[in-house]
Amino acid sequence: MKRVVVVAPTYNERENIAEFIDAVFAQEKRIPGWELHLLISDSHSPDGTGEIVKERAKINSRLHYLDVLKRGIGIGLIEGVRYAINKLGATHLISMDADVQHDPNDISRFLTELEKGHELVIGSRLMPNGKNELPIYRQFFTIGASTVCRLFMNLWSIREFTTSFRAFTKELFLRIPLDRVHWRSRSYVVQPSFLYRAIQTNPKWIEIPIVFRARSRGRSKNQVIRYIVELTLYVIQVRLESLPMFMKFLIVGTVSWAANAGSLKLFYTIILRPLMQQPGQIIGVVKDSGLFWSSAISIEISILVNFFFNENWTFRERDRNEPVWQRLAKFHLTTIGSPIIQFATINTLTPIFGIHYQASLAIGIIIGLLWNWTWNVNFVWKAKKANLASKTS
Ligand SMILES: Nc1nc2c(ncn2[C@@H]2O[C@H](COP(=O)(O)OP(=O)(O)OP(=O)(O)O)[C@@H](O)[C@H]2O)c(=O)[nH]1
Ligand SMILES: [Mg+2]
Repeated sequence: MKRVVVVAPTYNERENIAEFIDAVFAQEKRIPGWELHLLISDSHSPDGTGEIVKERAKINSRLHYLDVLKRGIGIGLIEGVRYAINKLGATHLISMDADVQHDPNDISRFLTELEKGHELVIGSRLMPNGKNELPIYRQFFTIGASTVCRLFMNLWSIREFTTSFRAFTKELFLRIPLDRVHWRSRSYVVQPSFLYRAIQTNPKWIEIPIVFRARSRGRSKNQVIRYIVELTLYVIQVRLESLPMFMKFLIVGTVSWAANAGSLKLFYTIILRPLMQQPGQIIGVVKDSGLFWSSAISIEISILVNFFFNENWTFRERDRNEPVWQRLAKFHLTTIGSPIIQFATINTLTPIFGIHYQASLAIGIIIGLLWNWTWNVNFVWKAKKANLASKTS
């Protein structure tokens, strides 16, 4: 028997919860072959939602209560699904709102799609037969948010990104990299971000129409402004993420160059030059000791900036088996070639040929860049073993 757990996040749903529980369990007779459980994943509602659920759970062994303690619909959803899988033995999951805006009568339609072999079933108000009964300004918001997602996530085949009513398999959930889903946020950005990450794992998915009723009781917790800001930041992050690796590497290189050039200016013209007036003090060949120290310090700063962004962005998908300090050590070891190239160019082109020190730096950086790329992809952030295997097989 397949066990489906309906996970419903709640915050202050005292007025809706009893009706919702009854409506969910009324589905049992309509879904032969499925063992239906309901998990209320509550953010410690002060209005007594939890007490109502716990009371009913005493006489219904398929009703469960989880207090996730912290606020946030994403926390309710993700902690709830984890609990359903680990503690309740869920093989399949349905997420939905507990304020009866999502119709429990639709549950059987979601399960039918799972039975057909879909790993992800997406409820949609924005397709034929789907309906959004919210006030018109909220409808605009739903359409706007989903359009932005389609555009930025490059997923035109999906129409609705912003509602929780979905069904999925345990296997799909376990494949999703949750550290890349913004589920700890207080806003509802979890809905589009969860969907995006789920789709990235290449599931067999389908979108089905749902009717979203207006809330009849209780209060909305949707904070529209916060949602807009977080969604905007998320889709920008998604766009930046999908740039080709070499493009990211070049952007990071440019940022490091700016850090290098900026600190060179800072140390050379503002701090060091006034302090070090006598030339040739450090090493005989070096005519300008202020420039010598400034370029050395600013190069180290740019190495650290470079490492930080490459580690967390450009090569994020690469092998992470070694501890970070080992990659940092390897990075220093190999990029040393690049600053040596830069150092040599600055201290030859500028003092000997009279080229402006920033121009000398730029020339050094271009040569150093190609050197770095080669070592980065082959030594510091190697491809994952699985990728290598699939490439060769
Ligand atoms: N666990 C948990 N659930 C939450 C939280 N905020 C909202 N929810 C639940 O998430 C679901 C959707 O929240 P709603 O406030 O209904 O959001 P909405 O449906 O977009 O807005 P309305 O149409 O005005 O109801 C409901 O079941 C809420 O109880 C939270 O902080 N924690
Ligand atoms: Mg609601």
